[in-house]
Amino acid sequence: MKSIINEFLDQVKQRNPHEPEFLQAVEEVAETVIPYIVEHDIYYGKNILLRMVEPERVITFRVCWVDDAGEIRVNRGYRIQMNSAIGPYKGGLRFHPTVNLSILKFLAFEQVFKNSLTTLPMGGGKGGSDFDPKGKSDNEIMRFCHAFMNELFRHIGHNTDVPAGDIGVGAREIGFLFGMYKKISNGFTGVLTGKGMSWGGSLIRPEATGYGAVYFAENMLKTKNDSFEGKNVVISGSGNVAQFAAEKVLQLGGKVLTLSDSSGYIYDEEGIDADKLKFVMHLKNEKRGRIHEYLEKYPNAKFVKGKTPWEVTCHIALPCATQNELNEKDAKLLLQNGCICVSEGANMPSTKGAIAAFHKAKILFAPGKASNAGGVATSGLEMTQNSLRYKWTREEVDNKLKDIMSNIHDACIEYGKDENGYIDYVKGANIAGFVKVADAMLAQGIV
Ligand code: NDP
Ligand code: 2IT
Repeated sequence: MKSIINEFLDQVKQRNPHEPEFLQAVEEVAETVIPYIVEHDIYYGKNILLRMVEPERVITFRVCWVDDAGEIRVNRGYRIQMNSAIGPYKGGLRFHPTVNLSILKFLAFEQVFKNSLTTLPMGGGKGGSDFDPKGKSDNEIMRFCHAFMNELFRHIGHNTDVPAGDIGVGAREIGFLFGMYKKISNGFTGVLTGKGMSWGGSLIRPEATGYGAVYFAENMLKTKNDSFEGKNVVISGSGNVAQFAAEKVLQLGGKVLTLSDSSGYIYDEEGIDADKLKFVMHLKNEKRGRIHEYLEKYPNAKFVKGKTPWEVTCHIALPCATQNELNEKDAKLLLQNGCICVSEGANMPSTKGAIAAFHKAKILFAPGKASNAGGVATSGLEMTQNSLRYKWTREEVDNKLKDIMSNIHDACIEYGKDENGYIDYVKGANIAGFVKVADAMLAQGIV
């Protein structure tokens, strides 16, 4: 088996050199899915995974815009249309200076499996730009978003490809992107998700990724007759996903000890309660400040510069910032300090070594493609509401989100439970996600 997997990975490496994040994502899937393919005649010998690692289409384009000082700026825009076997391409846009082809291909590849797991009809895609929104004025953000959409519009559509937010792309950016799309297409369609509540957005979409990651952890804890009640929880990030993960943890009786950004983490021993979280939301979303400013209001907390929060003793860890933010050393420290559950809110935050350590210790570990699927699932619900020209209540959407997370959890058990009863959620999510897409691809022939 090892040699079949290595032969496959060598081929992918040769075709995609200098794309470490993409290769990391493919390797994790190949190691769990290839043994399944070999055991199942309907998939074997059809190069099905080789077809899945090749994007259906990769678009790169120039984005020129003028900053407030009158200087002409040039950025690069991307859209990876990875797989459309089960529905229109669907996935977020990331605006961050580190964005490159490798990162977007890993995200698009993960998205294919994640979207399949939601049970909704969505293919996988991802896009973005190396544009850095930090320190830009609202007018600069608007000009950039308009320039970006001025090219992207010809490649997307509500039945073709439906982008949404990701790092650096929130409600403000989606508004500007939607405005330009609507103007040049002369039509009001559900071409983007994460829209504002008065113009086609879904209730609960802003909360959905963070809430979903916590619902997933709740499902995992239930398998051990356990819950969030009284648990110490360490969260990384302080953006959209981290904020609403924290909110849900508090509602379920847990104590949130940390939040972070790329400069470091804050540790509040007394717990970041609902009032303190409200302050963080205002600081990050309205003031667009930095997490260390928390100390100006709550001086009893500590700011640990340049470090990640995994050194803080906790029962549950929720990585909600970015890829590869939790390495093997961090994982071992978490385990040594008694951590029993890790649910990924971010995409691929744990390195390969970290995942191996969690599996070896047999703790509850959920990969992002399962545990953060609540965001895109609720995007799918936004698309449904747009098609119906109707709006569900907060409660209706939240109940559907809970059901979807619980169904993903069941699917992971179906494909990931071993003979000793341990649930390998990585294996479960990869195989369950694969089966639906592979079946659709086989039914549609070689296209
Ligand atoms: P935001 O832009 O709202 O927040 C990102 C947070 O992560 C910020 O606190 C940011 O800090 C931190 N961060 C970003 N890059 C780095 C880095 N290189 N090192 C350390 N910290 C970093 O993004 P989201 O909350 O939307 O996304 C967070 C993660 O969740 C991403 O992995 C994303 O792909 C994933 N995700 C998001 C979904 C969504 O619906 N939004 C859905 C599913 C997954 P700083 O301000 O210093 O950059
Ligand atoms: O990684 C992700 O799932 C997202 N950024 C959300 C994608 C979406 O289409 O809502």
